[in-house]
Amino acid sequence: MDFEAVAKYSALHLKPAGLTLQYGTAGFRTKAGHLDHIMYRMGLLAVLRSMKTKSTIGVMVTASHNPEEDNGVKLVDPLGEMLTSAWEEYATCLANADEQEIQSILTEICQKEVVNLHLHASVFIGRDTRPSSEKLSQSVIDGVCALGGQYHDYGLVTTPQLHYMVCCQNTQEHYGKATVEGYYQKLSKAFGELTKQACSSGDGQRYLKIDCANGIGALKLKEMEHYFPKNLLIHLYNDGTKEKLNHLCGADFVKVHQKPPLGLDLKPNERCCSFDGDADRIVYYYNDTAGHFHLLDGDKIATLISTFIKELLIKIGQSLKMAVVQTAYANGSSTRYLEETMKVPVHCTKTGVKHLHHKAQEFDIGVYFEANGHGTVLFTNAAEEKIRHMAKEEKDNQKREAAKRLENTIDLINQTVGDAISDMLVIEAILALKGLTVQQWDAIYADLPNRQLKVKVADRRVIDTTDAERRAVTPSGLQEKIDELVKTYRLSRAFVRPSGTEDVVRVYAEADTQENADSLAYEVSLAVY
Ligand code: NG1
Ligand code: ZN
Repeated sequence: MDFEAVAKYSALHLKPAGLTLQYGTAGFRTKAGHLDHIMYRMGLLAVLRSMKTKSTIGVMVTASHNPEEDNGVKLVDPLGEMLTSAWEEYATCLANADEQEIQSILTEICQKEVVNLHLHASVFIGRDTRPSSEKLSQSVIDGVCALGGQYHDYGLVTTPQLHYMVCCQNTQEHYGKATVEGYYQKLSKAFGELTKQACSSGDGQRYLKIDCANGIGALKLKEMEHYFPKNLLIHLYNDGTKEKLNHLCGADFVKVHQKPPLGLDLKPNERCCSFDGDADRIVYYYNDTAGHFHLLDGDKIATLISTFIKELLIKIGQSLKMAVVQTAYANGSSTRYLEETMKVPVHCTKTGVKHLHHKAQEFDIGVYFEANGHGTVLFTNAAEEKIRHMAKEEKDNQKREAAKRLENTIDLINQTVGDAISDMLVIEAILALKGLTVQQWDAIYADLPNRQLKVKVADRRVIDTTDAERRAVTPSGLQEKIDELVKTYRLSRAFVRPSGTEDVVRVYAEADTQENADSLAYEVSLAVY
């Protein structure tokens, strides 16, 4: 193939001198002003990936919970999953290449991966509400066009909506219709079916306050609202009309600071939740009558959902194997509760949803959540078929009803990736069906007090970890110091790891009291210097 157009367009998307970036946990992320050439080159790469997989590939322009001035990009593989790791390396290589190297790198990728450049290529593009996103997504389009690919620009969509579109397109719409309306229809139908059964057991209207992080979630919930059944009333806060994206609000802020977002007035015992900037994470919370803040994070969500599914599995009497996948950030109490009380196997992987997602695929039903509220549930095709068959054909009424609930749960869940809208509907449906208040849900187990800190160091890569990031192997002596510190507290645990999305080292500690968790985290952060 002649790369003439590639060179012509490249000249319009020049790389700033001396800039190197890496395709990290969540693609590329940095200040928006440094990303134009990256977007263009990811457009090129998406075309090659599409030719290689003979499928539609997604490109999402977003920096999720990061500040409004940042931006980022990630590629979405054919079934809506994150880009496979070999191609992450190509992405990094292409991103850091000098102008005149681009063509030879493209040729090298094509040779290595045996890409036939005469094949048709199709790319779906989406973006969040950042002021820089529109222009950056145009640069992606330039990249796609330079290699003669076709594209569909979905414009403003949540990250999980783009993943959903890609999956629908590549499954010949078996997964759903590849439009935002298709997404709303699929989810609202499943939610209506599930909660219909709750209404008949006497539950009334549900009222939920949502902090939209001043992001895309607000726009999409407004579009979706009229699809909802009348039994769910949502009130949107931080809808982006007044304040800045993710500023003192959103799921990440609430989780890390363990306090309510600005702009949402929290009345005692009211059930509230926060989305993050691209609506793939969700956390719940409430203030009790004494004014204490209670956070229900990804671990509480995983517990609620896996308990619900396990109860239904027992009812249908099928031996489907379910497991929960967490990361080192999971609260120790959640792991203990799941393993010891619920008798659900728990697995720990490295941070980053692709690791959790892959692990979860090993089970008939894999529930995975990061503590920060990013997660979903995966069902194997065989498990799904078994459940759908029982929902239709099973003679035993009770078993059939349980199978129907599971079937509606499958349809309500976005299996491609964590999805704040879908997770919220799953949670609301479960609470309604089980007749649980947010306080009762919270009381299932008590979180161990914990603290997360960030430490700025000269080079965060000097820290290397093992055992799903729970132990540091380098620099030498660091782990021994952490072990010593941990021993001086009760019910304690601590670890450090370099962030994959920010230039910091993250410190996590938990202990018997908040004071102790705080001081353990602080002492560990001193050991990192
Ligand atoms: P890093 O920066 O690698 O800790 C953060 C989150 C991840 C994941 C990614 C992508 C924590 C502690 N880390 O990664 O869980 O969500 O961002 O958004 O929350
Ligand atoms: Zn996000």
